Amino acid sequence: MTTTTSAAGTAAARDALRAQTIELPSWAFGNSGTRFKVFGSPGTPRDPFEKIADAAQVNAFTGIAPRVSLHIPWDLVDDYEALARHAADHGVSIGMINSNLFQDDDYKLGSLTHPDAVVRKKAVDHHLQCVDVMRATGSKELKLWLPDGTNYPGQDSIRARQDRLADSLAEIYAALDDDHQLVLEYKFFEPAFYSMDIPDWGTSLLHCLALGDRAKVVLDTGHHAPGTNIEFIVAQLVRQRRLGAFDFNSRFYADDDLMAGAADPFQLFRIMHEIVQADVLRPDSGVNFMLDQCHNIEAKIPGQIRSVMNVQEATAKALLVDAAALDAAQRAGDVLGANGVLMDAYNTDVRPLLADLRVEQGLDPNPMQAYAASGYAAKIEAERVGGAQAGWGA
Ligand code: LRH
Ligand code: MN
Ligand code: MN
Repeated sequence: MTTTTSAAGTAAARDALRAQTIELPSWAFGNSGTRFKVFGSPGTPRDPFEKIADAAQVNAFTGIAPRVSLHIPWDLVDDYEALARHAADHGVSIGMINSNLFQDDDYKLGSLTHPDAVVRKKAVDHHLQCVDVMRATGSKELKLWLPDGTNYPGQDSIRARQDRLADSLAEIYAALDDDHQLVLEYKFFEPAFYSMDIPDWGTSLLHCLALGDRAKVVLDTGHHAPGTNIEFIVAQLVRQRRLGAFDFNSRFYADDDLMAGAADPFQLFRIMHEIVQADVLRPDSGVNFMLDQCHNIEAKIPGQIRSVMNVQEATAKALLVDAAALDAAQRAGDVLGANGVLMDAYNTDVRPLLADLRVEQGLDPNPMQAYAASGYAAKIEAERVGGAQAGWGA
């Protein structure tokens, strides 16, 4: 059975695609690497202002990436209001503020869960600094990923660590303004290898439920055991209205942080199908669609452009699923028919549709080519000679 989307369905898909936004991580524009080597690259930003200028290029060519997420202290500046003005001058705004609990010697045995109250207070206080950055930049979301955990059975009490975590999170949540939201990310392993203190969506959700309505879960697509059905988790969190954000990236093995949609475009489509079905694609739905990637060997700006386009293509395919035909097949118990409806949408070439939408918005239909032809890469390579390049830890 082959189904085709009606003209009305295509019009609705176009409207939804016009409204879609994707948030970019500032750290994608700095140098990154593996534990073996960080490769420098010409033109890499030397400070947060240059990272934002580069992120603005991604928005200029795709038209759907209007926010940049900061990581503190990687994006430390003296004047955050000036950084927000700089973003506005470049046609973008500051998105989520990420705290960083993974690069300080004091956190060897944990941060928010550390056995020593002095270290826990230091970790809580770091979030108060992040809330100040939110106030100065107009950001509404504090994003927290906890690297805490243990490496050996018996190293610490699993239960006591959860209690300390709950107390620390409650202090942070209490420091938020009324229009702020806390989003809590989980990860099943790394940097701890025996037990992570927030290893899964269930643990994150339990802490969010204890905190209050303005606490939601972040789903990083690289943070699950191989074979995990991520779209199932999406469906569960959306049902509870607790899906706060995505960190999109691809993985083949672990937390690879490769370009979204590069390793498994079908998984990205299945995730976006859950999003579209639940009607939470809309920018006012409270779900922030963000990238969390590193470009270790490929050029960073086109790497982000490619990822944005991959998410957009997966979204377009999900929007083209013939919902009526799918519903009818599901109700009739037509296993192959229902699967066929989904596959028809997945196998549709949506690139002409997206190119058409870009032209309609005054953009070049081919963002990759247009960026390459723009001369921006040569310009920053010439301008940014000397000085420390920004990267992990800088
Ligand atoms: C942890 C993580 C988290 C961090 C980012 C740099 O693996 O996904 O979101 O903030 O990487
Ligand atoms: Mn992440
Ligand atoms: Mn990660």
